Amino acid sequence: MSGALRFDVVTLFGAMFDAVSELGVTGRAHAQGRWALHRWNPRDFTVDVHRTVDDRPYGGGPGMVMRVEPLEKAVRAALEGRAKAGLPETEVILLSPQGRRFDQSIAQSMARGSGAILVCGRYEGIDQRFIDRWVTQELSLGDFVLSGGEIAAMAVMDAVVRLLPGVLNDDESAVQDSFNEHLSGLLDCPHYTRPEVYEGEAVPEVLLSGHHANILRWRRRQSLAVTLRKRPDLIEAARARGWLSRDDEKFLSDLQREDDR
Ligand code: 9WO
Repeated sequence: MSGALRFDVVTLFGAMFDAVSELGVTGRAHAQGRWALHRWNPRDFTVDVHRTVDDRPYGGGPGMVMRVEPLEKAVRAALEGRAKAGLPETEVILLSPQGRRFDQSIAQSMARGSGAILVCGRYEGIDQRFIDRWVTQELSLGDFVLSGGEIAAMAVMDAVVRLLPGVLNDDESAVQDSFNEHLSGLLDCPHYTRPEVYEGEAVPEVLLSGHHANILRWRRRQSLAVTLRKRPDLIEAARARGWLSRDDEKFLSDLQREDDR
């Protein structure tokens, strides 16, 4: 099927990916055939009796390094599998703290493509020659160290799959356009559900009013206020893109003036 999304993941711990292929929104979409997952274990491409995928670092130091050969064979198998399925050439993405920071716009562009080969490292690192020869892109979730790339790869897959047409149902899809359209790159407004009063704390009255225009305006202003306080950089970015209305700017300058007093 053309236009289909397929992820090929190179990992020593394929079972971890049951979380995205079997559970929740991504699991449902996988069962519906909206995306496919293929797992390639470097250990299956070893030839020695011990099925060795790691070895000691040249130059000494603690820990082990992933060997080039099993990784390279796994990537070749993934590339071949994709070619046989009629998919175009793909990026080979390494999840690593040295990568470009992953964000919603990368997720959106990946959702328009045919997927990728995601390489998950383990141990203290990967032989640089594998990275130089095969990796076309490095992606990072942020400045922290994990014990392996798998959880980062799952985060990328989750962010991409939920953007596919028809993956979110009507109730859920409001959440989807909120990131760009309604919210213009701002943080989300607070949410409430029953009970109306919890241990003396009431739900904001406007949300019970049934006045749709007032509710929308309240949510917009909550978003603006929370974003100005927690992530002023996002206000600046939205302003630069022309996403803030005159009403928004008026509200923000009133907030600023309140703060200055
Ligand atoms: C680990 C590391 C530690 C300090 C400075 C640089 C570093 N790079 C790596 C690294 O690439 N490690 C490999 C993949 C092998 C060990 C586990 N790996 C990993 C990936 N740890 N953390 C990530 C990761 C991936 C995406 N976003 C954040 C962290």
